[in-house]
Amino acid sequence: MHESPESALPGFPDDFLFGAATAGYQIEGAHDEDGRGPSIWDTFSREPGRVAHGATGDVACDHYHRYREDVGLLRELGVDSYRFSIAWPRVQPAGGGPVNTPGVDFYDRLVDELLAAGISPAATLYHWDLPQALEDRGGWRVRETAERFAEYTAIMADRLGDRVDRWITLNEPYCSAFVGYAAGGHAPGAREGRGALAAAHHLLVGHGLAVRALRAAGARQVGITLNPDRLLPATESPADLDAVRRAETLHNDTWFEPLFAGRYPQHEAETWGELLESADEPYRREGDLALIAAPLDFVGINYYRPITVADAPYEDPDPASRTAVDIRVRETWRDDVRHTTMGWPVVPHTFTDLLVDLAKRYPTLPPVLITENGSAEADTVDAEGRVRDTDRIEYLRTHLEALAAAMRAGVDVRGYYVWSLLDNFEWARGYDQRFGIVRVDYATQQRIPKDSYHWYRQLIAAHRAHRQP
Ligand code: IFM
Repeated sequence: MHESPESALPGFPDDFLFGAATAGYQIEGAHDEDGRGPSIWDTFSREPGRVAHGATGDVACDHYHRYREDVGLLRELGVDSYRFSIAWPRVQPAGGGPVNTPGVDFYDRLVDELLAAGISPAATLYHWDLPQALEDRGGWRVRETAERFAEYTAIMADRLGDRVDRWITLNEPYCSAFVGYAAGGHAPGAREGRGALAAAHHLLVGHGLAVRALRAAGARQVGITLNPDRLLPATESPADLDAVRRAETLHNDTWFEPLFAGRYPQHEAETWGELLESADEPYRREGDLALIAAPLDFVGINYYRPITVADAPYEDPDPASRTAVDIRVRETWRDDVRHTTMGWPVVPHTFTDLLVDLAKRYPTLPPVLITENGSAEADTVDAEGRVRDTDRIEYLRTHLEALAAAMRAGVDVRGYYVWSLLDNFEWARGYDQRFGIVRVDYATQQRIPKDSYHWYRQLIAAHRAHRQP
């Protein structure tokens, strides 16, 4: 009945992990239950005009109450591992101080449910839902938030460290810093230059302190998830090539250089210009780089699409579209490829190119886990109640092939998590964008496994059959 993945099964090693991923605010709902405090996304989504159709994560997929059913879907799917995120405001409603036991208990139950289903838990500690109380004190602009983050990490490591196999400190700090504090498209919706650069640094310091706390607690495997972009020049003109270099600083080097080369980005002065030089109160301290660059057991990579960039001089006719860190770069549209409903171009070989390039540039890069990859599509339920999401299957198949190609080229990749198990709250795009391999009917909370779910299930089963002689 469903398309067989047999012919598409690329050669992954026997111990390769297949998984699925979600994040707390995007699926949990129960925004004010059991003592959970408000996060910056509760605040932001209530501000008019911030999120499509004024959507919020108040209910989302109601996973907080339906987690057993959702773990059941994971068990049926046959995944080795599940990546979820812990909502800091459930654990410490004000971002510091006493632990809210019912909030921690939820993750305790979730982890036990996963283990009972034979699924290895991978927990992300920060997937963008900062306690609002900490934002009120400066958020990631200030070092105190990094220190609080380490305390919260220690609480969770103490409580779940005996059962969680993989810890991810931060998810996509690029988005937290630059979409949250410079472009204003994510919570807290700030448009600041220096604030965003300070946030980027403090996120990395927070990561370093959290790694220290996890190691002290004897955590099993520790990593971070980044979303490096494959940046392509619109033309080969020197101006566009320079634009790529500036975009590399913003998207990639700001993160990879301190983490995996122990230095600040080579081109940061030309990229940030006055913003960097005008730093009146330095946020970088001696010892920070060593802290940030502490060895990791894996690096999580989220990858979706390439970005084609062109130079955008200051006299660009649309200054309103600029962010507060204006690096004079604009993204250009491609007519030669399909785009998902996010407007993202589908170019699978760029996934291979990105991974090969990263491995070459960073010889000390730890083993890679693909912690997210997937596509948002215009899914519909047909008369038979079936979601025939052939575009998503094609996206997943071609990206898994691209991943296998990177591995054949020598990149050490240990696992792959599809984004996402469920349709969910896609941040500023609200519920319009559907990334799930399971459809969620938000009116009834009914879960409908899509064709891609069945396809992935068969792929995993075929992999298992292949590895058991
Ligand atoms: O939904 C997000 C996720 O929270 C972080 N990575 C990208 C996904 C798709 O936009």
